[in-house]
Amino acid sequence: EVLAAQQERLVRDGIAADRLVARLAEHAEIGATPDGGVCRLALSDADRAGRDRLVAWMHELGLTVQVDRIGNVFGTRAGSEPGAAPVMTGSHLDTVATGGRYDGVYGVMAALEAVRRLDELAVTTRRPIVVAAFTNEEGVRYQPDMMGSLVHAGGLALPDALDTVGIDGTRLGDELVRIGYAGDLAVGAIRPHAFVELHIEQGPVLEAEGLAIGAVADLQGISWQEITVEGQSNHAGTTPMRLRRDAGAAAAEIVVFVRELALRFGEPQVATVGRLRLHPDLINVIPARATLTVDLRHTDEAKLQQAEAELAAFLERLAAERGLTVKSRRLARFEPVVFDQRLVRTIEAAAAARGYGVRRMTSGAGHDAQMMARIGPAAMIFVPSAGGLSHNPREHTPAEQLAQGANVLLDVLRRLAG
Ligand code: HGY
Ligand code: MN
Ligand code: MN
Ligand code: MN
Repeated sequence: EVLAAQQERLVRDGIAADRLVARLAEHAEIGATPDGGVCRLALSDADRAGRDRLVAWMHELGLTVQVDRIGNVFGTRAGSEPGAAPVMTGSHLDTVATGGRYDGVYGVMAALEAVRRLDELAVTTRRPIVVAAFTNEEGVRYQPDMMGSLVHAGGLALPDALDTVGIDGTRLGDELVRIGYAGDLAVGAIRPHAFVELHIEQGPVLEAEGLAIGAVADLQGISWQEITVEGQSNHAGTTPMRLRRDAGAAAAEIVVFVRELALRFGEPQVATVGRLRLHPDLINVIPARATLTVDLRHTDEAKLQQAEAELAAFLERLAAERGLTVKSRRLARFEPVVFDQRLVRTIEAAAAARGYGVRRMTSGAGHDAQMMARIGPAAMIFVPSAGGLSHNPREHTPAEQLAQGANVLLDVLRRLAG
């Protein structure tokens, strides 16, 4: 009944919104952009500053800080049974270039607040609790995304990750050394008993249904590829249409095909051409080359493969009909993931115990939890995103909802760490 009383008190004396919001606001100053957003590309100076701030806060909380060889940062709160596998929570600090103030960092800051609360309430857990911040979750500068957690889970060999060349031509391993986060902890060294990630939903569902918490049961598959179309540059004025090998026009047809494929497949199929560059990109020169990226996602692996196959067939036809060379390079490919159903139920129960509206749901976005699910039980807690907006400087979640998510995380950590 001691645990029950502690539980009761913990439920009552949860995490206050003000301190969580203050920590998030302070961290959002790092890499702040004029439009109110944040830009902390993986392994950039802003990422370093964001990591340094986290490490300082971890030390303030008395956590034992370790950095592994891909730069993942771990802060451990000791448990009464040191040899017990830890309960791990966390997310990422890197952002897309036009990022918001919550994607990733919210899960890490809430984890710090949960640790602080456990200390203030003098709660000792049997298992250690580890707060993690994974390297390069966004995959914007270096593909694939979720890279730090993928290496941790054994899905990508460390040398290959270190040799990754970014969209800016830099080598990931060099940047890791430059920012001082090429740690010495072996990758994958910390094998968690369970992993729970708190994250903003980045979509419209919870807000539309007026619910405070999402218990994420599964996560859709992701396919990223870069397509290069090679044609021939020529004079825009003198070249008759029938003689053109116009890489730009072909790229436009690919963009339309990809969108129509998603509409034809119907929800939850999504498809995005996020990057599109023409060369030489001049007003009176027929483009010789087009380079574009395609992001395809679906909850069903067979459907995702079908989408990839239909796109590949379209590219072949286009190349033949237009006299072009079309190549595709895979940048990332993750199958759909089903999270640990017991953990999902624990999240639902913790939310319900606080009287929060909660529902099971699928994550449209990729997350570190999907990689951690490869090596042990993993699940996620979502809070609503205002207007469903994310990967946008106007990303927002009201303080009350941030605190609700943090309190569910606190309760779940308490239950798992025993
Ligand atoms: O693209 C994604 O869903 C991940 O956040 N990088
Ligand atoms: Mn994220
Ligand atoms: Mn993101
Ligand atoms: Mn993500």
